Amino acid sequence: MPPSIDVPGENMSLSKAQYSEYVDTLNRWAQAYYVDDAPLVPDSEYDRLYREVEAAELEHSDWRRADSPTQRVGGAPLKSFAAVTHAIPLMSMGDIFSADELDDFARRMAEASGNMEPEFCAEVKLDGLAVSLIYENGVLVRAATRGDGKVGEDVTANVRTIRAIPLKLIPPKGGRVPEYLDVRGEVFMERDKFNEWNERALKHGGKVLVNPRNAAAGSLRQLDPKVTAQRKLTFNCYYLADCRGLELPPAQYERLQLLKALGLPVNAEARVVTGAEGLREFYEGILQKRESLNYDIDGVVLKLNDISLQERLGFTAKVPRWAVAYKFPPEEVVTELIDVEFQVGRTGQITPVAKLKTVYVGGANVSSATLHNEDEIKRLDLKIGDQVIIRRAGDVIPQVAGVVKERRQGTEREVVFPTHCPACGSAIERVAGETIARCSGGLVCPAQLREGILHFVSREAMDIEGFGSRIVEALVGQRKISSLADLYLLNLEDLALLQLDEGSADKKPRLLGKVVAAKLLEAIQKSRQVPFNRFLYALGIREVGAVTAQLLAEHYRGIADLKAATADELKEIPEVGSVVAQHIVDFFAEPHNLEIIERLTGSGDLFSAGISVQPLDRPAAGEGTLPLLGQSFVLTGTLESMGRTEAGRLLQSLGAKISGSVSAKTSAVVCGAAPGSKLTKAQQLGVRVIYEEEFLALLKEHGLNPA
Ligand code: D41
Repeated sequence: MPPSIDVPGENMSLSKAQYSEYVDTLNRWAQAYYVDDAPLVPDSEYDRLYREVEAAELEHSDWRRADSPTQRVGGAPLKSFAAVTHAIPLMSMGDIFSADELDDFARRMAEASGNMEPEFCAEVKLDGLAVSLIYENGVLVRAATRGDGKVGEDVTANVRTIRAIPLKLIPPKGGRVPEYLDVRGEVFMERDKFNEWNERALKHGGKVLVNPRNAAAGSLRQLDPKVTAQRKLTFNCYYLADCRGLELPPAQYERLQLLKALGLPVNAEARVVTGAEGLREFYEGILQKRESLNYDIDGVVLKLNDISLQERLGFTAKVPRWAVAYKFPPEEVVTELIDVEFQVGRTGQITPVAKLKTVYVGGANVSSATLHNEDEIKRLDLKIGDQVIIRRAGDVIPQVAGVVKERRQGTEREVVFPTHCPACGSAIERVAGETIARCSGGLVCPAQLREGILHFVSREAMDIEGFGSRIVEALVGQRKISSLADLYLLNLEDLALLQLDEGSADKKPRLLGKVVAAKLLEAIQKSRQVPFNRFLYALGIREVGAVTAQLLAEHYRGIADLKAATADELKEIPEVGSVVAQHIVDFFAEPHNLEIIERLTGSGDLFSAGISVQPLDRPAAGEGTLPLLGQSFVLTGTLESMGRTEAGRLLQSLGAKISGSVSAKTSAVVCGAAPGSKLTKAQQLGVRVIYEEEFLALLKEHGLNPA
């Protein structure tokens, strides 16, 4: 139960004692929120009490307490920041980048401590701005940026606006606040706050922030604290540099807990680990967790836990000997754009692909990146030979994030978007209003045929095992296949003699061979019995994915039925919109497609494949129809158990529709860590919010058990 507090009505004034009690309550709530990560009341309740306190102070300015939350923003904008000399410098740290360097560090620490398995305090490396906070007798008196480590800037007025930073410390149990405290930590902006800010800036105008780190740095260096206050920064501390009048525990981790007890927020990921093994596990664990955190980190910080050992090891000229920053592989790097190639998809869509000088980014070697479409090339103002910024975060496909224009030499070449298909030479068409360009070659285009076959044989379609892209490429290239139906006319000899490479003057081409050929034939044979939904999906009708195919197969008994349906009839099926309906009608209006279906399903003559399409007697999900049919879901934040795409796919397989934005019609919002403004919107509209545990339970209830 949230502690309840009576708030007088609009026109009732507070007594001085009540005023003071309210200030204490607000500070307690803020501490629960920021330090304990356990909010006691909704934001609206905090705001209500805050307004009462504000009103009381307006009426009785002499009551105003220095630690009142209203006193965080005060005073006029500064002319400039005063310089502050740090009594104890803010050291930087040595960086390491590899498992070998980690072992070196662990070995050095083991030797220095005379203990093979010393304890470490392992922390995340927050990507923000380092500051020093000085508390005198528990009151925040000064905050300064790191600067060059010796001299920084006085940002006290701005730091006071950060609600995670207490203006007054709490006495620890049975003790008093220290007479003097110099604590070091990182000011940063959480991802959800960053996203909310930018969404608002895009909608209502305002400064769009580049990334959370720049946002934090820029916000802290505003001369007007009112601007800083709007940016919703937060803070975690990671080092106790100096303390007087308080007994200190002898280890880094325990000191962090002491700081927490004093009301200062400490990052929740800090752990005590032992030995090289413990350090490695911590690093791997945080790397895994990285995307799901609500803030940016660029590595982990590893500190010998024992303070007396730290003191014995001391510092080099620049850095402590007892700590290192183990940095993650960069997610953004610069490399050269060697060329742009144009790939042709199954429906003829032309996708430009950047060919790059190979670089290591986000933990993998990358030599190509998607450019999506022609507009993207224009937007980036991309030229061949450019130095480009490649971004690869998590397991997302690499993207070209930008061009380093300052490095242009003048020798870069324009990217020319082809007018004719690189695979078949047919004209490339661009429908007005669509961003996607398409090859008009249709079935004569070998690239479309190749992609069409790869789709046809894929697991959710005909599920013909063994047909990888190399084999399909060879079948099309060597003209063994010129339509989907030809797949079923292949014989052992055709396949066994398939050339897998070109060969050369002194080397014979490599052939597929009889063993593999026989396996492929068996897989083809097995696919001759296929449920209607999979056959439908395999045909590759535009925008008919596996889920839509399933829905259609539940409504129509077979191809003949579906072929006879009008666009209006199709649209009556929930989840089938007018675009999809029209694609289906167009598909069946094309004589060539009918001919292929005829050949695939016929069995009368030598050229027929003899596929037997099985009508669905009962839908896959069991009871009548898909359980989430007609419901619309929105996903926000990062789920621990799976990616958002996977979550969406699972919901879709239950019949749900996935939407990008929340409206009153949304059935539910699935919410992971670091949710965006969609969560706020859902709460405003009273839309049901499902958190991860409940989401997994929902999937389970419907027979889905994600690994
Ligand atoms: O999270 C961080 N960015 C972080 C920075 C951290 N967790 N610990 C740190 N520890 C230190 C020492 C070991 C010198 C007390 C640091 C930093 N320094 C630091 N941040 C910026 C410069 C140095």
